[in-house]
Amino acid sequence: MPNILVTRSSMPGMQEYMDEIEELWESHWLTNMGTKHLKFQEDLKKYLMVDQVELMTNGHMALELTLQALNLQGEVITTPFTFASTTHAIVRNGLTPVFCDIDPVTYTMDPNKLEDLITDRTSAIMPVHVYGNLCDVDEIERIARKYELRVIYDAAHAFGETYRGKGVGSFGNASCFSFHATKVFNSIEGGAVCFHDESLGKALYELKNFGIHGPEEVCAVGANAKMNEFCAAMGICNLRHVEDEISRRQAVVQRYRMHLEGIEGLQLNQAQPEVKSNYAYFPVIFEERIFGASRSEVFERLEKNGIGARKYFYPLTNTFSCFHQRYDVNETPVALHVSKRVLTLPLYADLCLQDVDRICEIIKDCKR
Ligand code: T4K
Repeated sequence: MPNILVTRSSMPGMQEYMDEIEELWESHWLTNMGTKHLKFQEDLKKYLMVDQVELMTNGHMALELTLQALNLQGEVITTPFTFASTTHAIVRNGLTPVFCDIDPVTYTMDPNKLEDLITDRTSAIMPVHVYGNLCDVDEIERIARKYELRVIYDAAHAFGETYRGKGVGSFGNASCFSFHATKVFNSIEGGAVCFHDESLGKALYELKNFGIHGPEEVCAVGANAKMNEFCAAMGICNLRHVEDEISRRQAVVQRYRMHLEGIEGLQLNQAQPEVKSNYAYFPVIFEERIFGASRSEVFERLEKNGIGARKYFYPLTNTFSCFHQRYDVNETPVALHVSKRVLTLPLYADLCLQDVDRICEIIKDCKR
């Protein structure tokens, strides 16, 4: 039986992609904001229901350059329950991450714990819509307004979602998406920043192209984060199919729920009111005291059966050895609790429901 991994990249039909890239053999224009780049940007603006989009090479550069473009100083309040990228983007900008604990149900930043962390050095908040679970945007933005802080959402997991009918990328000063191969929507590698303010757009456009302002002027120490034409073409194709992909993901999630809902000791991800979900991940919390088996035992049993669940997000970023114990993990006890118990189960549009049945049988078999 073939292995089942935590996810599998969505791809358009090969001919569809070949048709999309054919003209590149005529133009020989392969990168530096070509026609595919422009079209993909416009397609995304409509699909994501946002004012402005700036494409990037990946989600990480979207985060890193947004922080740079906003010219932030001092401390940025964020969450440790995320991929390395979020914290790294802060640190690589010479900013200090301050870790806020998470909500035990949505796993996103707990706004009740946010205000206590604000100091006169705080310049921004960087929450994460982790697993596609929407942060409490209303409360976060109320607090940000009160203290005049910028809000940059890490929306790497939230592609295509809406809250009260508004595109998720329209919240805060900016939202950064990832279009990595492992995401609900991919452009092979890729990312984008969504925002309202045109001057932020100008800064991002220059920063992703070395800070070049004109033929004879370089006005900022930028990077190279330009999306190439082949990635943009993949994005254009995948965008045509993303709604269908999301509904097939929904069917997989429903099947998981049918099997796992109500089992004592398991906490499943909750649907959120007024949110149109993209079904990005299927995290399960294993409470060993009640379920009888630990997360690691389940992980190993699945692995023995050729099933690659993942411990997203363990370890917490505030425990990474590269930070030399600079941060106190005990300040984020809920995040610590969750990260020690969570497993994200395989989830992708092509995952067949019989495989979901088999995965759930293995999990149920672990119960003692
Ligand atoms: N913020 C957050 C909250 C994020 O989660 C991420 C990325 C970012 C920011 C940064 O965005 P990017 O700069 O990456 O655009 C993966 C991804 O590489 C990473 O994009 C993602 N988060 C993270 C959660 O997961 P790994 O190291 O776990 O990936 P890997 O190579 O083990 O792949 C996982 C599974 O995906 C494989 O078992 C099979 C499948 N796969 C993988 C690749 C590379 C495919 O089907 N096709 C592929 O091409 O990090």
